[in-house]
Amino acid sequence: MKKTVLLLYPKISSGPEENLYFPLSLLALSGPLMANGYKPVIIDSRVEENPAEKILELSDEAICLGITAMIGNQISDGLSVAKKVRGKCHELPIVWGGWGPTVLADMAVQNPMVDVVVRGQGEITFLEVLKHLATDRDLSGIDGISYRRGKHVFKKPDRAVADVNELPPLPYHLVPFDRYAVSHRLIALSPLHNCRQIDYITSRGCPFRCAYCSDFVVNKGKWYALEPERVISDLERFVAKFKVNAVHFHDNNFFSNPHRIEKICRGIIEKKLPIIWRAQVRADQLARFSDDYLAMLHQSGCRTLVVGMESGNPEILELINKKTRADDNVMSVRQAKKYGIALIANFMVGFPDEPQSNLPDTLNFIGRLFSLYREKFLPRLYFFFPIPGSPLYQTALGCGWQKIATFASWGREKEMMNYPRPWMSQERCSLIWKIVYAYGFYMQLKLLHARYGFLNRMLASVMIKSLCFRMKRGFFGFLWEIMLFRWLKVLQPAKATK
Ligand code: B12
Ligand code: SF4
Repeated sequence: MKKTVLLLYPKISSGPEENLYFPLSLLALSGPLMANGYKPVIIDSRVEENPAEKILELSDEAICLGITAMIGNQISDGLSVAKKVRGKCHELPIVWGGWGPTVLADMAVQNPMVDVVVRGQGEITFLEVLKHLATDRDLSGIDGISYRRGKHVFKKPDRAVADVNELPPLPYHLVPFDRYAVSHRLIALSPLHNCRQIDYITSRGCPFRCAYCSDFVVNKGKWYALEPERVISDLERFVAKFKVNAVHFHDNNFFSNPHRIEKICRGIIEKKLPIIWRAQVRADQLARFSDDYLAMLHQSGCRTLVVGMESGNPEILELINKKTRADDNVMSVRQAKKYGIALIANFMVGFPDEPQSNLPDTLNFIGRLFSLYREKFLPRLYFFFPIPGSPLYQTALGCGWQKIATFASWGREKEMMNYPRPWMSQERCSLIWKIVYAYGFYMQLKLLHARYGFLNRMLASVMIKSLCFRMKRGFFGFLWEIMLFRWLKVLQPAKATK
């Protein structure tokens, strides 16, 4: 019987990939596959020159091709590889999973390049799918999937989430470790310039329900985590086997249980693991950490925290159901500063029905926070885009948003960027994009500041002030800031972008 399972990680960006993260979703699937006698082969489009060719070479021995995708370019790239494969090898079933296909499952199964969608957590469901694809091809008894048979589409009930502690550790050795371990700019502004870094996830899901987020569709409001002992033993293994000295935790809600994190940190300290790390935290949590707790985080290697601040306006925080206060955001910055922890703060603008003043208010708020912690405060600005299954998707439809009707269209990033938002004018849209770009570039400047450090900092702070001033006055002509950003980008030494 065939045992090979081909797994494709499509390209995240249509341009050059900035950071090469480990393909965690495929590694997570691969552990249980190996434990059950299958042979997973990960083909990463970001690393492999011709992924379709590689897949075709191995297709005779394979049960299926599995493709992971987030909304955006991964859908596009995944579909294009799938087309090339299907053109030459019609028999190979194509199974999709991940955040994109999960929230777009009904649409995805209409696409001829999608035979099955595994919705939500994939490990156990995929094993069942493989068992049946390799034998009777009858998928009708499997929960958690959507699939197509001829012209008919079937949607099976959701599956209960499995305990992550029962799942085997991620088999990082399946990918060329050294290629992925070098994205050291992610531990932002850390004293270690040459981190050997691993991506890792210790919990899945989230108990909150921010109105713009699709987590609820995927994890049903649950949060489930690895026991601290398991995390510590994984970290020990990473240090001993892969010689890593930096860990990027990708949990949506790393600090949901602060006692669990305390045990993990104490373990790192006791075992003297020589690592620094980065994770996400909510503003309301960070704002309330005691000094002892913060000191312990720092001692265990915490050097960067990421906070979804989104806004400084209470009305907007209410609209997006963030369950944090503007004061929490301010306090978070002060807390991070106490221990010199870099703080990446995400903000979002362009919500349906947001008051016109939200954009200038947000920029002013960022300016205020920025002045509290100039050295290591890194604001990132995002332009809201409605994601199916999130409450604000319904609001957007109510405001006249035209549904994106096909799975393939959800992959066309450029079209999506310019997709009309009926709640604002085209001019405002393009202005927001420019400002988003400016902030993105500011972030790069900050991270790349080694050579032009002082100059960058000075210019960036002038530019942010200038942008705030524009917003206040409603004057958007001649955006010299963007030109200067572009010019500065030219100045950056290519080597420093890692
Ligand atoms: C790391 C990360 C990134 C990295 C890339 C990761 C990488 N490996 O290269 C970067 C920074 C590039 C990124 C970009 C973006 N991201 Co992101 N990202 C994440 C993050 C933090 C971790 C993903 C991860 O590895 N999880 C761990 C693995 C084990 O879980 P998993 O991916 O869910 O996989 C499981 C199942 O989904 C399923 N599964 C997955 N794939 C497959 C495939 C098959 C065949 C099967 C059977 C099953 C299956 O089984 C797996 C095991 O259970 C998640 C949040 C999170 N904590 O999950 C957000 C998240 C996935 N990202 C999100 C978003 C919005 C984005 C962006 C659109 C942000 C932006 N505005 O630019 C872009 C998309 C870029 C693009 N064009 O595709 C959203 C998802 C939205 C959506 N519905 O698609 C998330 C959930 C964050 C959030 N809370 O909103 N992201
Ligand atoms: S944005 Fe973060 S905190 Fe809010 S629901 Fe999504 S994962 Fe949870």
